[in-house]
Amino acid sequence: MWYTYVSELMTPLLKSLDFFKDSYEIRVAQLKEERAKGIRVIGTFCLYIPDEIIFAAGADRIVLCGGGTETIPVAEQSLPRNICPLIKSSFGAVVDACCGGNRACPHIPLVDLVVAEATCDGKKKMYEILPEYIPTYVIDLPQKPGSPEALEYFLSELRKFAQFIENLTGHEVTETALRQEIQSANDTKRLLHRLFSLRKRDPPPITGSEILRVMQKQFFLAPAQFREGVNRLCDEMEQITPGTRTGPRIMISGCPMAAGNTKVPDIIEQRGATIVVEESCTGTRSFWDLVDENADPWKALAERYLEIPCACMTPNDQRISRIVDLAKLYNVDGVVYYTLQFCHAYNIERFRVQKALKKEKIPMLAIESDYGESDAEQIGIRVDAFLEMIE
Ligand code: BJ8
Repeated sequence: MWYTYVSELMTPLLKSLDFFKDSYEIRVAQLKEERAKGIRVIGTFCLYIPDEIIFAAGADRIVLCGGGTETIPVAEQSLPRNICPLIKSSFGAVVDACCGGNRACPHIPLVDLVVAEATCDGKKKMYEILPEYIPTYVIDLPQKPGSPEALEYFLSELRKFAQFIENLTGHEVTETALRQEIQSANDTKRLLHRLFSLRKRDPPPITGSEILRVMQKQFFLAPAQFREGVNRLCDEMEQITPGTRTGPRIMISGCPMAAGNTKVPDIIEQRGATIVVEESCTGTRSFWDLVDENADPWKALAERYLEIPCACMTPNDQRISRIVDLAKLYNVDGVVYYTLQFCHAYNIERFRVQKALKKEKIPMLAIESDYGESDAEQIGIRVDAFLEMIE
């Protein structure tokens, strides 16, 4: 009964999704124009980099995380093969672009520099090589965000970063500008809460594969442009009359899925389930917590960013409880725990997640994969067995 194509049966044609396809070219033109005018464009690789500071300094930003296989061979000329594909794909894109290759992500020539972060070992060490190709600034992060010294330390890192970017752009990061950008980023977060709330419906008016593609755009489009698209999408979804349930409700939890990587959600939904929520940086982690608009903006920013439940942090209790809470809130039948190959942080944290879900009697399937297609068939078979089990 579950094995019907959910996207064909449950999702009416959401015309507003076209907005996101059309907006890509507009955004590329905008970034080129900005650069021609001398506006700095920053490339980032992680949720821990506060956009609010970048925008308040009069710069723009796009996220450069690689989700495709094309640039991995270039990366493997310098990096070990046995590291996560997101790191290899991202690094390969920069190297290829800077060495005149033609497999590169077209976004690299749009940025002036990279602002990186000290998260997992693979990324940290990759960032040490990156300056050979593109100017790179690294923000340090306390690894124990709950420790008493963590906030002060991160705050000092953010202030140092603000000084750096002020020197780059020639614009002071004033408190007024920072407050404005905090409000703008919160507006985006509130809107994404509205979008994700609509997925609590049974059946939800949109598939998880479609949502992922929208969420990936969050990291490329300008904030106002992205909000316009999400608003239209929510308006359209609210008009849809609920249909009949056709498959199990699934939550995906784990590593981010950068643009170009939609393999596992596509497989899950092609097998008849519907993904109703994602606990990941391309899902709830990017918008769940807001910055306090009534507090000191610097402190509020630092506090909110330290709350990001990334597996690179220790201990990461808030992620474990968040997963259980989301599973209940979205009434899921099962969780697919997704890790990118060689991502030790998320792979090891799986043990604690599985234990917590088991306690709540929520079934979990662990899938570890890379960006290639060679395991697609095998993943499909395991997903089939999981869906049959939770039926
Ligand atoms: S806040 S998840 S975006 S670090 S998948 S590169 S962790 S080996 S991407 Fe991430 Fe920031 Fe955390 Fe989110 Fe390393 Fe793991 Fe690869 Fe990862």
